[in-house]
Amino acid sequence: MNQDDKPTDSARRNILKGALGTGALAAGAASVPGFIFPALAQGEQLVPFTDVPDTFNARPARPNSTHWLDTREITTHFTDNDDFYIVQHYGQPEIDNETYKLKVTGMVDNELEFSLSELMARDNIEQQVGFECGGNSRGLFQGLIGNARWRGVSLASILEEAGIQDGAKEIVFFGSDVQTETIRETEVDKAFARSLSIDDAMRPENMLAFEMNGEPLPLYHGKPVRALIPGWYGVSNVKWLNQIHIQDTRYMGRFMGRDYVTLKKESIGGIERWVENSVTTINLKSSIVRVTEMGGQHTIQGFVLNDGTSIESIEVKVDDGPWERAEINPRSTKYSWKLFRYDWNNATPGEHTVVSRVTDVDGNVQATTEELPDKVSRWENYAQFPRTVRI
Ligand SMILES: Nc1nc2c(c(=O)[nH]1)N[C@H]1C(S)=C(S)[C@@H](COP(=O)(O)O)O[C@H]1N2
Ligand SMILES: [Mo]
Repeated sequence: MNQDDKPTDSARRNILKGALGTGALAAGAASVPGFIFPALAQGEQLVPFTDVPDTFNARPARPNSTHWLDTREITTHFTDNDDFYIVQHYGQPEIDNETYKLKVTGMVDNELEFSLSELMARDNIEQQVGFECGGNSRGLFQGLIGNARWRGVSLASILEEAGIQDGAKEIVFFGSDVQTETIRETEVDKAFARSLSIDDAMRPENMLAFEMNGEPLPLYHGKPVRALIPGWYGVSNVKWLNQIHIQDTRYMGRFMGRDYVTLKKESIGGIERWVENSVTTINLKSSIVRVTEMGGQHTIQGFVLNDGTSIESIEVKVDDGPWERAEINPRSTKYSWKLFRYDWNNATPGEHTVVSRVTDVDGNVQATTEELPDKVSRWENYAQFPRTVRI
């Protein structure tokens, strides 16, 4: 394993061991020596998908504004900071590192306040975390996605230092980005915010990150500090974090209760009901993102994301053929994305449908759209994603 890939920490090794020390892959997903996922080699070509609309070919604006990753260009395990997708709902607040303060308030024994240098001076942890926006979809060819190496401090250690009082229920994370929203005909200034239950917040892998791929957190990814909740959809990773508040009521707000809310049909104790849920952990998902050809040999590549449960297998199917096992990049860790490749031998000229499916060690298998419950909201798209290519 490359040194870069190991979650490292200084004093908190024991805490992290439980969460991160287990192998990212189950025994069945063999690690492949010499696994490569390179930029196009000499003589290698991208095989065009025939399912990509012209709008996707217009290059996304970047790096400083909302943009997605052109997933056909995923070649590296870590996404460059400038290529990593950006979603910002309320603009981009510029915060001065010198005057930055993070406040910890509410139902705690000690309210706390940290400057950036005080935060950075605490025990650091570093880990690989990949995530996608809860609104990522086939329409964007899954481009609201990225994988990076993050450094920061443990959230639990800060909450422990503050001392959460009995009766507290939720931890609310407020960003510095504020916008005037009209709610029931009243104009109110609202900060971007999300909350976690105490149990979810105390997971040892949660961190307050100030570094991304070895650089200070870029402005557009939340400078100087963001929350990072591994295994959860991107919306939980509150950028430009300036307050953590502990309270005994459920936090409500646009990004908990109105947006990033999935509406789907489910059996509730035997009764079929339409159910709404806030977007939380990343559903088990894989997608093919590129097909390449060199010297007549074709290769299919893609990614897996989930909540951190170990992966049993990733398989690829061509047309009506059998499911065949693909190889997972052995650099993958528990919360990184997992890139995979499959050698597509003897591909014949013409149009083909290719699709991937991932299975975790608990036996969950990525389903087809038809197998999933009826869903009318645009969040949480994790069905198998058939692609078409022409050889
Ligand atoms: N303060 C703040 N944090 C935020 C957001 C935001 O608009 N404001 N967007 C969220 C959403 S919806 C996503 S998907 C991720 C995107 O993180 P990125 O732009 O660094 O990729 O940030 C989350 N954190
Ligand atoms: Mo998002």
